[in-house]
Amino acid sequence: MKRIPPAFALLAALLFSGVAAAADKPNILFIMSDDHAYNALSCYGSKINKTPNLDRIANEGMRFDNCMVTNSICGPCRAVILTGKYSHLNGFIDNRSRFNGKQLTYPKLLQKAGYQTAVVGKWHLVSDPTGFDYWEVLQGQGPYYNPKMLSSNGVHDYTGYTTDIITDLALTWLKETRDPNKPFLLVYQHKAPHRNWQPGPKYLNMYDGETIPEPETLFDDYENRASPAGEQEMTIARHLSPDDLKLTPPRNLTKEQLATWNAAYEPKNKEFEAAKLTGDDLVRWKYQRYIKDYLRCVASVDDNVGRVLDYLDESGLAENTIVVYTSDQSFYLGEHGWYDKRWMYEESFRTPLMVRWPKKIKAGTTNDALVMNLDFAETFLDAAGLPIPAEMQGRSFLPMLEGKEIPDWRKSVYYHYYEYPQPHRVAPHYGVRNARYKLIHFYNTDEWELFDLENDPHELMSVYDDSEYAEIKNELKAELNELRKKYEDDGTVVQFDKEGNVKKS
Ligand SMILES: [Ca+2]
Repeated sequence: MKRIPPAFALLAALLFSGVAAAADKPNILFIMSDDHAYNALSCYGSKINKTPNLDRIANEGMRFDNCMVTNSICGPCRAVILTGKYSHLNGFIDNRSRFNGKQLTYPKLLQKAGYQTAVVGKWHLVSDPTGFDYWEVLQGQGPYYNPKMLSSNGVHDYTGYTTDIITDLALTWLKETRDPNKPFLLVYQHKAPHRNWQPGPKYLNMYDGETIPEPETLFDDYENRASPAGEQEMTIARHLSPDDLKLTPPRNLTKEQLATWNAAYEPKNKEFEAAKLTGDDLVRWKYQRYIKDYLRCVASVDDNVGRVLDYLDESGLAENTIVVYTSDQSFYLGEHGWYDKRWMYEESFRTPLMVRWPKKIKAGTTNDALVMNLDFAETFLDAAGLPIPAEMQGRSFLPMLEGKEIPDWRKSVYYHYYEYPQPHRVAPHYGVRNARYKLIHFYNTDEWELFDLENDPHELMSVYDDSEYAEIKNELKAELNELRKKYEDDGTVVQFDKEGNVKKS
């Protein structure tokens, strides 16, 4: 037998013990909020609020300016991120779906490769989490105050503000529970700032006495577009409830919490009643009430993400931890007169994405490539040095994080939204967007829209019937057909049997 030189033996021992490999592999902290619009992040140029802690991720990392979702609604976005597949292939097409947890997901693959995996906070996929060593999640949407959280060892009751509690759980896992010798994936997901926008005790009076600027399209008349934009039920003017508007107090508060709440809202509500507003003035008041509560919820997310970033700094974990901040999708903050999401229009189609990884990403950089939530799983696997399964439909953008161009990157994005009619009556549609144009097909009524985003960034005038755009329209239709083929979307949705296997038709 040949003698192995000691240096080689040591190297081999290190490699095979997993210690060297583990030290090399980056940690992944995936932070996702729910319905956080890019227009409510100061690193994206918000005119209405400041998010100093979230901005740190962009300032110390990379901000993506064209990150698109495949289907702009909560549960479906979560399923796309986990599986790297479009809704019709992961089976979670709308919020009535149930996630098939037997599917291949990126946390399962990281777990198999030696990562410790955890998820805390919002889950919203009906079935229990799979692929996580530790999980403690809200039941369904979960409340803003005093949540019950579901874990592998039962339901735990908490008293306090949910955004703070989720962060406490994340920090406890990071500090006390995980094995410091293994790389980790922590999926840390906020419920905020989802409807019904209940601020935490600290921020009940934030923005009092201020007027938040209105978006240019608050009084959109929905002219010059197909019929669906005018037929939805998600307007600030007509579709917010007294509960949304805080004209009634929340029902599940402790006595003490309720007293604090009433001290903040009763004077504001008395002032509103005395003013007897009507017409546009009433819409303006509703917008102010809505947006202030929304931004108050965002302020708590910002504070809490700051606590976690501070811990990464103090513990020395920051250098080789990929910190991702995103939202399941973006949101209307009064644009087109709306709250909510769903549409392929920019405000809900693009989502915020900031990534910090001091070891690899140059601080303060931006990227305008068309990346998607479909690419997250592939990118995380790639960063961990793992192969990307052929069944995943997105593509790793890891080279972009390292400052490299990917020459054959996609030039267009395919979108498909399903949920109809309730809630909000947004007509199902699919479409394609490239760097300049967007073509949308509302297929229930066979109506089309075409937008020139350069000339019409607010998407107020469809040029679908404008002869000057005939050639572009035809090119986009051909592109749309190609993408539907590429992503295997023929209008059918995958069905699973009881064992979670794909049913063959
Ligand atoms: Ca959402």
